[in-house]
Amino acid sequence: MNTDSQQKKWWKNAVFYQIYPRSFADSNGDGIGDLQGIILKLDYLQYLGIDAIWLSPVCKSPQDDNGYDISDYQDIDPMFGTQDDMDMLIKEAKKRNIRIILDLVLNHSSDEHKWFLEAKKSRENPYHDYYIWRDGSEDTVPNDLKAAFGGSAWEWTPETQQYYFHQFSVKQPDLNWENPKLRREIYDMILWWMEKGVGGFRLDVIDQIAKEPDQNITVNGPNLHKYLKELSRETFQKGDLVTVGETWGATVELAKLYSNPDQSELSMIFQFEHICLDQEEGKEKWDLAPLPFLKLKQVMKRWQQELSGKGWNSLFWNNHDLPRIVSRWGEDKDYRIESAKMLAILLHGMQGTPYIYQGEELGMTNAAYEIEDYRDIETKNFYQERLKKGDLKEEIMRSIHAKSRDNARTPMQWNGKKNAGFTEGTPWIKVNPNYNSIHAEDQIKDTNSIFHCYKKLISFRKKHPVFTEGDFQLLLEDDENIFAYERTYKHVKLLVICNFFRKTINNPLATPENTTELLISNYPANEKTILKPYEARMYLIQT
Ligand code: TEU
Ligand code: CA
Repeated sequence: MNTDSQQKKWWKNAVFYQIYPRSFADSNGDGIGDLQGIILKLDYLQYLGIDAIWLSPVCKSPQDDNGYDISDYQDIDPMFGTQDDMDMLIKEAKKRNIRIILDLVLNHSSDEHKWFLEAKKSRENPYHDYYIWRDGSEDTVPNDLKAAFGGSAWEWTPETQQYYFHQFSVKQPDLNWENPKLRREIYDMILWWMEKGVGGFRLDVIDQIAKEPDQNITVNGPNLHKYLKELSRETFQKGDLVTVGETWGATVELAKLYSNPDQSELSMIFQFEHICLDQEEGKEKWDLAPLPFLKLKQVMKRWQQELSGKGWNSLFWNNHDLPRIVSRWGEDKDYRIESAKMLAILLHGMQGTPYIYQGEELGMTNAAYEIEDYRDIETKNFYQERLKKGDLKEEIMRSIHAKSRDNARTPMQWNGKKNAGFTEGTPWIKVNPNYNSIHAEDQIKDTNSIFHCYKKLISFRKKHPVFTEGDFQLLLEDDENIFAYERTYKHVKLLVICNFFRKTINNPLATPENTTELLISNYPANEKTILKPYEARMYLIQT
């Protein structure tokens, strides 16, 4: 594919919106969001202006990890609706020029998937090789690889007298990509979804599929890119799809392979280097550390500059695994509105495909619950593990309040009525008590709201090619407070100036008088030489 047609890829100036279905909108009062609930909110999303919805998994699942443990890839979980509801969602979204991007979990299945139920029956079973087994005895695990949600990555199976490998929970056995029969089944399943008219796929932990557990390799295994090329050739390349790989282990160099403009693997990646900076080095996300601001600037700059023209990145602060950005790197009390807008303006001026996670467009915040009110398997296991280790309960809860995945999973705040308008019944997880003052209904009416800030940012990306095409220069690299950059494309310059912190500071950056348009800012009036707390400005300059 030549560079020209590559430039015209629809997803390059698109904005994606992630829905976590169980927390978005409940249509039938059982307390769990569902597909019909999403359909009811499509007008809201169209008004916001997004182009595609990344839908977290809705396939059949025992819900050990909220749907990331799939027991049937070609069926919808009754909790979310039916296959007809899914067809309707695809159709209704299409009417509004919105594509549905499904979340494909291909690294592992549920232990209740029929493949695994068969596989564990005996070593001779035709499905046995769909998973990863090692001999051993009940009291000696093959090696000390750990699972992401705690404990060993190996689980003993009495039936086969073997261990199976799982990188996540025991109910998420890893699939064996070395087996061509397994790969073929996966491709057929994907082709089936493509025929249903989905717009693309998000590929869950795709950089972990080529594991070599005997060599302690879990991520970026030696066969990874071979598998990805085959996957893409057999499926995605047969349609006009967008694909985004979740890659925790990506470097810029690897990203160039994944998202090579020749499209031999994926369209873009979702990498986490920037979002992992506020933790103690070499430790877990729970081990909190202040954000190293200068490093954040360098990381963003490197991805912006080095991937430009050679690959494609996602732009995000949030997803269903991450705490709310306004509570994390903004300020969610006195300057909630200002700091939420600053973070939006900062990110949405960059190159890449922006992802908005449900509620981010409202400045939804973290929630601080008692341990009983958490639902996430990772959070619950972490609590028990650290308690056993002897850590103080207060310390553990501090980490949970800051980093639990449930911060992102509290129900979407639609209005100020009961349960924030999310459900008529009892929500599966508590609504954030601040829903009275933070909700969509208010913000749609108020053109100064965070919602309208996002809406404007989305519209700029459609209107000004500099957002998609411009090169990137970081300004004031060593400034301890200001994150500023400019992007240039032909005769247009985009200038973004953000005060990342709470104190008022001097603004050393001048803008030319006549040719400058202030596209957006988060204060009603801007004083030239001063930046107020969390002040952000985005200028368009004709040069
Ligand atoms: O996440 C991948 C992953 O590595 C996470 O477990 C991550 O370490 C953790 O969420 C950080 O808090 C994907 C999905 O996004 C996540 O929801 C799933 O639980 C996981 O894969 C397993 O499918
Ligand atoms: Ca429901």
